[in-house]
Amino acid sequence: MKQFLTLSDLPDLDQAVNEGLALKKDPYKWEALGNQKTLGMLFFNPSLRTRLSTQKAAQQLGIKTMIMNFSNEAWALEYEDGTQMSGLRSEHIREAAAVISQYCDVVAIRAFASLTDKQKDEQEIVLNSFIKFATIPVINMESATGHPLQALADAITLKEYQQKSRPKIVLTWAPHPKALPHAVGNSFVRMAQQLDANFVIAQPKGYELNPKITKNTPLTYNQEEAFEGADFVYAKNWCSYSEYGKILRTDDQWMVTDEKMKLTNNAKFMHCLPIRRNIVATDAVLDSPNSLVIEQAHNRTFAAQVVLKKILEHG
Ligand code: SN0
Repeated sequence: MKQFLTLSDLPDLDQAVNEGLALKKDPYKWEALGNQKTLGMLFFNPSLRTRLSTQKAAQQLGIKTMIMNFSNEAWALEYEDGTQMSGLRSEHIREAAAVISQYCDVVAIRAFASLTDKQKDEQEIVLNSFIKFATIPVINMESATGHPLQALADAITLKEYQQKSRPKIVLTWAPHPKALPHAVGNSFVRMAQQLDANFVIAQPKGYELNPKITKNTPLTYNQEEAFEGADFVYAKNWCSYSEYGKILRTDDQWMVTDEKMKLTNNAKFMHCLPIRRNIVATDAVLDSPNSLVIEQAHNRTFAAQVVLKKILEHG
């Protein structure tokens, strides 16, 4: 694998999931693979799990890491070509990406959606500019439109906890006080579409994800109907896609509660974290033994390890 921008860069999802599970059993087996290799990790947005799990994954593969926070430490980058740089942006991506390529063997980047300009967000300007001007492989640590490391970790978690063939998996929109990106939802959809599962997306009117991504996955506007018989409930907020960046409702009707979880087939509860307690889901749901949120975070390490291993093996 020469880069990891979306899930489709994985040659085979099921194989990657199995490799993640094998690494979980024997995390240091490939410690010699990353000898004398350096991973640069660039953050344009906050992170807890992504930063620590990717760093842990690198350590387990013998890779050294260098981390830079672009929101306050680095020079502000210019991405436009041919501009006269008289404003606040001190360094052009052409130099920045080429320079980082001198110090690192792989670069991983987090750059969220602006949620103000759909077209620009969908162009993935930060990620694609690094791909264009860096001479080393690029890994997506959540871009404007996708979070494939999270989706791979979620696929590993689903496989670990699946108790029957063709489980029912529900991705449900949930409330949030802030306008959040579609990235996690998009990548979860792309992943779940590849599973042998009864996969349904529940969201209120106006919150449908990009139809180019949801394709023919069943959508419902009735959350309780979706929960009936569910084996997994994956909650996530995202802002409106059609009215791009907007929050269309502020009520708590779509919060995941114990009462709603009782409609399910004793479903496991999933969320990528961070989660706003008693907004997205109640304390009771999060503190229930059916909650997998900590195990999902644990599996982020092995998802990142699979990706780093495949990139290093490509050479
Ligand atoms: C991010 C998102 O894409 O939804 C990262 C999730 C992995 N989440 C947030 O920005 C939550 C911020 C908040 O204030 O709750």
